[in-house]
Amino acid sequence: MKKASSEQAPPAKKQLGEYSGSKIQVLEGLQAVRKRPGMYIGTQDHTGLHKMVYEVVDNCVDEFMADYATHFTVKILKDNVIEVIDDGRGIPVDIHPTKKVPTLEVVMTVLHAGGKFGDDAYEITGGLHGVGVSVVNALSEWLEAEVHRDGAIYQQRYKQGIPEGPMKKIGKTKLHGTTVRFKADPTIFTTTEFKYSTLRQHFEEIAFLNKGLKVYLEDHRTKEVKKEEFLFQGGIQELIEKLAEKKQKIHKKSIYFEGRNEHVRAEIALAYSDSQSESIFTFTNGINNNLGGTHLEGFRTALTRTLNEYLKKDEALKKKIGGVSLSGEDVREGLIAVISVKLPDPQFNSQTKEKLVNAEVKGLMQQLVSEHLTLFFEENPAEIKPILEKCILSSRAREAARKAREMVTKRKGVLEGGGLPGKLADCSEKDPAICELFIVEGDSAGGSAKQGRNRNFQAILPLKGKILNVFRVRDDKILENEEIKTLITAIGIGFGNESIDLDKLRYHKIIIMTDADVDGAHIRTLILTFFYKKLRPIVDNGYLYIAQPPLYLIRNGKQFDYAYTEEGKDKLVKKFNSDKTVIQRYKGLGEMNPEQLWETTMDPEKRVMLQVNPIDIERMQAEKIENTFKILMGDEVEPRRKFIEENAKLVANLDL
Ligand code: 0RA
Repeated sequence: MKKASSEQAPPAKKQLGEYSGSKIQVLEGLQAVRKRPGMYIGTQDHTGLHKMVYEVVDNCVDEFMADYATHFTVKILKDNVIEVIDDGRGIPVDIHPTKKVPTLEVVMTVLHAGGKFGDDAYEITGGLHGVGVSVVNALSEWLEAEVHRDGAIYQQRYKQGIPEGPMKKIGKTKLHGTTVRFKADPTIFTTTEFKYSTLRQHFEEIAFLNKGLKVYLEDHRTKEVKKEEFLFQGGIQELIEKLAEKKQKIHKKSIYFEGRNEHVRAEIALAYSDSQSESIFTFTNGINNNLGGTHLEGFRTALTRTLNEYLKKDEALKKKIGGVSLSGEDVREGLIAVISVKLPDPQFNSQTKEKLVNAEVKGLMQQLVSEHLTLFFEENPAEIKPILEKCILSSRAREAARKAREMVTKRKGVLEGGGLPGKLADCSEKDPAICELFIVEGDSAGGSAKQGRNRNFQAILPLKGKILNVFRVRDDKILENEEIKTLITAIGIGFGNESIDLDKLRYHKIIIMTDADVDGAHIRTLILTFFYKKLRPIVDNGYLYIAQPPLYLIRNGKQFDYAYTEEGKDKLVKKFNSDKTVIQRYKGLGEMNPEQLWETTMDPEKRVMLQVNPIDIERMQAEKIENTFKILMGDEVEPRRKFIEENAKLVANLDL
């Protein structure tokens, strides 16, 4: 029976009313999807639900990219029914050569049949998405497909992915295109309520990334129908203008170019603002790659190189910068850029598609950016001057920071061993391999830690409140900060990634110990950012840890135990099984006495610690960047910014 599913499946017997199609593979594929919907689409929050729409829309975008469709419309109808209409070719309706039923039915019911059936999979216009409308179908209470093609209108309806009957011809038409209407299955999704703002943002992004594509969005759930249209003839160049609106551009024209080879299409838009920060957004086939990848690398290399070539030609500017050349960091300040590549076989570092890894993209990007940027500056000489001047300023500021660093590092005893900071309660042991440094939030917790520790090998450094956020701050400013100076002195290896001497490291375990609340999470994020940016070798070599203090003390008479998670708490409560059980929530380390702190968090025999992994921090920062994109794009600016500030998301990442 199983094998029959592939080739010439005999029509199954009438299990589903009158209709008999190729039900065997249909049911097998469907069951896989319905059994583990999370494998295909998340179902526990809004993201998965909205992905149902994006999945259908991806096909419309493919039709646009292949030059068949000009627009698509998404309607949110009453009861959260979604309707997606496009004017593409229409899903083929002829009998499928191997499955022996209309191709429409195959596309809608067979897993992974979304691939367009030609053998031109490597032609870029052959469709980049299409993982499968069949997944959407399987996860819908019902779905209706209507195809306008070859002069006729065809229709088929499905329930939970299973055809209700054969495809029918229901009329004539001169048009072409596909309409898909569906109701997400409430037995699968925890919510089936679509958020207008989420869809809106996604479609606006799609419109920016596909210049000339018209996208209509309508919400029919309210009395007054809400309608919006997105069309950007300038594509990502318009996106750059929008991103630059909130900042001050330092030159007139934003820069845009595109190019392609056999496999890859690339579009790049950039501008410089007077800000110190950099905003670069990279996309592969319309997917935002938070961690960049080969497209970004190629772009950066070429940008630095091209600007340096221009600098070389200008005697006056060359003098200004003192003969040195611009570094990658110098050309990043104030840069706003959007990079969008489209290729048929994108490879990512992970399932979450954060980083593009196709090596061939780097070369293309480098070549494309060098060539077009040079050309652009030749044709627009007025644009390059302010950009170069800005980069030179950055370079000089960085040089000043380097000098400050040198000064501070040279002064014996300030950042090196000589005199240790007064706040540090050092350990007596000197062998770094067994020494531990606890960085503790606040003096009161610091006090408990000092009393509770094993002073042989455990040192305590209490920090006052929130340390400086070093994310976009120059070294000279960083070195004015007392808390940070104390930290650097205690650790002993110097400061700034280039001038670090890891042999001088005084502790092989550096443990961040903060309260289990929002403030604690924020402080931890700030400390992590500092290590990641300025003492990176400590992170890369696995010397950095995060302490895990308990969240609860559960007590019943003389019996007591600690819980480190919510589940742990529930388990203990069950175990004690008494109505006299008392649950104490620890909000801060200060609520524990020294013995408790030792026993739960510091004792190497019992404690649980998380070793910090550079990827976690990279992801944490990337998330901030992704959120910035949302902030810049979205309409709910304030709440988002607040959310990000208050919820150091890292906790979630590290706790995985
Ligand atoms: C399979 C093959 C082809 C197009 C499509 C599916 C298609 C799917 C959807 C879903 C929504 N709109 C869509 N438009 C097209 C290729 C068609 C051909 O080769 O003629």
